[in-house]
Amino acid sequence: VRTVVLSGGTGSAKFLMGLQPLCHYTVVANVGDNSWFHGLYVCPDIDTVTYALAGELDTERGWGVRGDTFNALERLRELGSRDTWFKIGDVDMATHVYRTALIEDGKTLTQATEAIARAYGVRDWRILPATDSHVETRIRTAEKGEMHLQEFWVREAGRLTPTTVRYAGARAARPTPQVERAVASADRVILCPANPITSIMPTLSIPGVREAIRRSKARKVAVSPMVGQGAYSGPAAKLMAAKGIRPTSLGVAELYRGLVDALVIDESDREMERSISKAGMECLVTSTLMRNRDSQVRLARVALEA
Ligand code: FO1
Repeated sequence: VRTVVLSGGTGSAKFLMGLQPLCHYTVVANVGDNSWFHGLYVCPDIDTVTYALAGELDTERGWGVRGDTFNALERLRELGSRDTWFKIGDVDMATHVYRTALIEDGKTLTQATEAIARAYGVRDWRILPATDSHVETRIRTAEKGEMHLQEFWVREAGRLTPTTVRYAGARAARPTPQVERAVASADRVILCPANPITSIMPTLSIPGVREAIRRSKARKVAVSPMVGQGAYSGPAAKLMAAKGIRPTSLGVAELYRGLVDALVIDESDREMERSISKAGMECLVTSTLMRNRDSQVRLARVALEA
């Protein structure tokens, strides 16, 4: 079974770690949170997935390398940098230095990602950026105007009121040939339990991706990240509301309507089962909590067998 998984960062990493003992797979990683810091190209979701599959992710925080230190960042702050609100660790920084150098050398983001994954010993799981173009998720806020997702989420601690979300650069971007081939030959496409607005929609808004998934003969299954009126973590509910989508699993179903065959939802949202079925997809009810390795594997198995 050839499995392709659309991912974001933190929440997706837990799910991907659960899927790891079950099968080899290709990850199509979100690029919408990519940004430049200190002259370096930083790809948080790609790196979170890479560190997770390499067993080096700081699973407490959900990002960065376990045991990392922040000496370079502290020195950057002393030098006068204003960008030290984004906590890049010393080991993590090496990834960004190497990736930026590869890209400046003419390599694509796909090639740079592959080189870093290989160096981290990730061989049986392929990590593909959704596109080699720069796409960025931009949030308009009532208080401070438009900003990059990282500024909204990290610098402003997600406290501002989002009014709209857009994916700058998406319209001109194209999925890579590697992504097109992986989706076309997949038997199963899984959408991770990730923030639909910041993790999945940046990928789906690249012209050709939705169509490629729809055309693929694969069985398509999404796992909802929502529980009740919110998500386990992150700004999903606020941003879904800003997009005019109800911040529940039913809202996720409406967003993925026509794209997936089945949606896995949490058992506490059982009452949404019928409305979700009416949205034109099968609805599977289970515990979607990923508290430890066992529950991660269990949820991954549900998605793999749905
Ligand atoms: N998230 C934070 O909440 N604070 C940080 O300082 C931070 C730094 C950071 C550095 C590298 C990296 O790969 C991820 C980092 N994240 C940080 C996570 C990131 O902001 C988001 O959670 C993802 O982009 C959303 O998927």
